[in-house]
Amino acid sequence: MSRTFYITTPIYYVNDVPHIGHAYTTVACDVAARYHRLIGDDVYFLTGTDEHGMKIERAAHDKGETPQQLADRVVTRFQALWKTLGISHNDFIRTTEERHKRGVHKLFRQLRDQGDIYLGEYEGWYCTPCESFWTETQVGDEIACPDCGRNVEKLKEQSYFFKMSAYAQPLMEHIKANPDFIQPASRRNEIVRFIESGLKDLSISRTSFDWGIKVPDDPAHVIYVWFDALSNYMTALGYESEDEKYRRFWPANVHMVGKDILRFHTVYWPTFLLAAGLPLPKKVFAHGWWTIEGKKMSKSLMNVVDPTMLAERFGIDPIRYFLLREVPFGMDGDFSMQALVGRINSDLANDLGNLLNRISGMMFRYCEGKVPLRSAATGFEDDLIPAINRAMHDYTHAMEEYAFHKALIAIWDIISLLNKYIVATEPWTLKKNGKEDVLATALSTAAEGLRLCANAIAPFMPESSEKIAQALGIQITGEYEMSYAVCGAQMEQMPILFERVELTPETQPSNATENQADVPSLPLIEFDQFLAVSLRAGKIVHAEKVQKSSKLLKLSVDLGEGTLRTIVSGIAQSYAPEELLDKTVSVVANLKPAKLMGIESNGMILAAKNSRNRHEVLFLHDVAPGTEIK
Ligand code: ME8
Repeated sequence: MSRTFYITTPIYYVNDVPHIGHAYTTVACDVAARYHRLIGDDVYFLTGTDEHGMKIERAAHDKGETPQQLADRVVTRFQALWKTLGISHNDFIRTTEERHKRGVHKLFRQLRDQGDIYLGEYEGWYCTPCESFWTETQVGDEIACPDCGRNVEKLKEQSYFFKMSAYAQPLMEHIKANPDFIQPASRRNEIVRFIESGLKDLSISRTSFDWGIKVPDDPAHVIYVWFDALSNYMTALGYESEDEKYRRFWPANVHMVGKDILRFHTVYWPTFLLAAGLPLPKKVFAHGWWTIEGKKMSKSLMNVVDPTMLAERFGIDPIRYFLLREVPFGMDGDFSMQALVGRINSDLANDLGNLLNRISGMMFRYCEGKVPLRSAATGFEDDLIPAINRAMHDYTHAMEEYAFHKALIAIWDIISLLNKYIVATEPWTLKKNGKEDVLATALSTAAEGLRLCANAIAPFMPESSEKIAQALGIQITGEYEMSYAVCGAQMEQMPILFERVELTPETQPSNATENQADVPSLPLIEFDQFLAVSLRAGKIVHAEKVQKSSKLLKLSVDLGEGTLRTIVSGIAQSYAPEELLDKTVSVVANLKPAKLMGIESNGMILAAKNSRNRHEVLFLHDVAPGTEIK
């Protein structure tokens, strides 16, 4: 029987302009939802918008609209963004919908009827932008909101209170009995300390504004936005009438939230549920906070990163990949264009892109695009297959734990293993020597590894994995073990999935000059010293592996000197000899000769190591051999 899997994002303030922080939570949930669908779970993925409160009321007033008109107009920003980013939610709840209001009323009534909600008087400092009341100590001498630092207003009003104090003990017991309830663990400790410091009863209605769900039978009161908003997780399922969907999916497997709203989800929400005798969500996972080049994202700093702009410029899948690969899920992260471009070029265009091209190229060159049946061993499968299966095990484990970065690292380990396998098995030599049976194994093993990678990246990069699957002639499934199911597939030409990107002034962050101050100072050289180095373009006319060396290639290079130079280069783990043929590279031409593995080398090929420790040779295009580089 399939498991149910219910996952939620927070509901976003409808009037906010969506930025990458919002996209982060939603993409993370989408990845988890897609993964669980692939492994056969019955998934329900909910997102939506938070549409009530004083903030919306004021914004609408300023614009000469009703709050409902404002919400109806701006909700499309979130809906359009989720479409752009390929979000696969099953439902989108708006707190202004009737199904939601009915559910909130039901919960409120039950708690009031049983005496857990009572009428009292509230006096406190209120921060309108944060929709939060604060105590005297919290606002301090500056009388400012401890969260956003803005001025707060003193409000005194009649209010309904929820007896939160009565549920501190049961909540603590629940947290202790369910160590995974709050994740990551550091966040759990933070919440435990908060509960230990004492829970007061919570004011859950307001009379100072109008835009919200009215308290049942007392319409002078509007229900507090957090009581209203948190209930969405149940009201979307049909809690009010205890629909089949509600019975099937509640409690949620995970509420994914940013660390800023953890307390609402792990103290307020569970105490409402405990009071109502309802099951608690199984997990609340708090992810970290994104800054932009070290600064908090804010409209006033004009540094809010628009996910639609990023997706248009770099593609949807690369953005989804970057968000989940760059920062360990749960930790804070910093967004920069350099980091994004670096990931696209090295992980996607280079590592994954090279593997796709190599496999597709060889499959068409040697087997007319049909994946052969596995035949005689190459001698490398006994190491490779268990290593891939182990990495896939790490992948599934990481996916279950929401450790998305670890899942991606496991996939990239496989990509690297496959790239090395191709270099080691040398399919081109097998072909040349007529070893068709061994060649069949080399190609089918590489293609099967790629099939598993396509399955594993599907939740992160759905479009790209679909294109890989189509080119490989397979279907994406939730299979993560080497089975050679790929054998016999008829491939199509592999499209170019990831183009390299240049960091142009357009993509360069605006404060680049500021950053230059951070570059460590290097010892400076005179111009003459630079001229003493002769850099020249060299065309590689022959390349072969150096025997008994896993790192070295022996290259014959034309530097326009009439004779060829022998250059030994340590790039064998990054390039197969055939990949270098006829390529023009940058060469240090006046280096003193040196012997490497007994071979005299007369020069050096320029290359840099990328973030995955692979060499990237500096290739030149349309430059004649011997041309000076300066
Ligand atoms: O809090 N980095 O909505 P919201 C990472 N309506 N994540 C960020 C971020 C950043 N810089 N900025 C925002 C609300 N987020 C309430 C929720 S739920 C019942 C009600 C993420 O629109 C973060 O996850 O202000 C935050 O929790 C979420 O956006 C919603 O923000």
